Amino acid sequence: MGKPLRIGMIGYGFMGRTHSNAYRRVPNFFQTEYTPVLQAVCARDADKVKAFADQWGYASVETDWRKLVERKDIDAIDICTPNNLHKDMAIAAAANGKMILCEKPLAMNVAEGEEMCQAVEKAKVLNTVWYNYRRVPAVTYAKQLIDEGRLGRIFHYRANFLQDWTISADLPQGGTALWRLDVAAAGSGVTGDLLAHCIDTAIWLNGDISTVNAMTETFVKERKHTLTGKVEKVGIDDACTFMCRFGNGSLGLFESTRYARGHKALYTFEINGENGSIKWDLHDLHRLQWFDYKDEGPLRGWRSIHITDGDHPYMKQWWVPGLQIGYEHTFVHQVADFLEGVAKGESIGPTFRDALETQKVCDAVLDSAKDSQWHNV
Ligand code: SOE
Repeated sequence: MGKPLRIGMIGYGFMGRTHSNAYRRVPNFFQTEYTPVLQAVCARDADKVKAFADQWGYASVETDWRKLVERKDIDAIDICTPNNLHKDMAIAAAANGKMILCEKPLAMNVAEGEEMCQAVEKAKVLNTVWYNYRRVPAVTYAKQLIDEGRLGRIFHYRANFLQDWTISADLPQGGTALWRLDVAAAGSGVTGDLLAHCIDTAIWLNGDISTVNAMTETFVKERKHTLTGKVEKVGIDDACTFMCRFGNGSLGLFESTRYARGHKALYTFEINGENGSIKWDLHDLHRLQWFDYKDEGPLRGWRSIHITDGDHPYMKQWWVPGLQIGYEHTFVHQVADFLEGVAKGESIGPTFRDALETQKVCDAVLDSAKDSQWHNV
């Protein structure tokens, strides 16, 4: 066991589980100087948070996040709450000298995100945002291929994130389970929740996005609010499509919706370059599709590479070649990288500043959807 890195986690929903699992798995598979210690978990409901702590092995619980961020026996604060709480928690954690791992999207909007960046930079605390899909080995490998220049000049970037879980008009908005449908808690709908993932990956792989033109739609305009019991206007975007220009001259096309019947979490991207193309699909996450223009003759075609060999990113830590890993491992990889960063005293990407770039694109997309004009990022 390495040196302890004592984690204080706020929130225990879906992301609380993915992160807790990652903290527990890392020392079994990665040799890092620091080892996560599940020191405390915090949520408002004392019984539920205690049950969560028992299930996952947290040593203590808090019901007030302000107390948690002030505790002297915590090194890093992990924020897994609805988006409207990120800013205050992150700023308070930074003021108390804590490292911060924050769920995506960074903030409700750019103004909040900027304040958060300033807070972590002023306090000089290590920080990262959980855009986990960067650490799917096939996606990390795509980054390597692009950085090696194998695609050459890039012409097109296309990404989709499709789901279908909000089609029923009877689904309420708000409350613990459905805060993603409540604009006051989420800030936006699919743009901040799903397209933010696609934008983070796109900026990482293909560089800055300079201008955007978007359209959004809210298909179900009113839903009962779980907290007030009243039927209220829905303020989130149910679907969003945008086109954009990247700084490198390539063109982008992005689509996200929660109304694509039959699709549960279909995140796909395709990149077309001068010398080759890459395709990836979250439903088949261990495969990278690769077309190489150098493959001339009748055997030319798309290769489907099974990203499970020891020389593929992260894979030598896991099983033997050919045996695949899945969704939860992306979080394990982010924790492992974060711990390496701690040993070096460096933040790993995406940092708050990196995530602010994604936030800027999200805000420009939402602004463009309002006035149907091109917006600079
Ligand atoms: C929404 O359904 C959601 O859980 C997002 O909030 C996650 O970020 C995404 O990875 C999967 O879908």
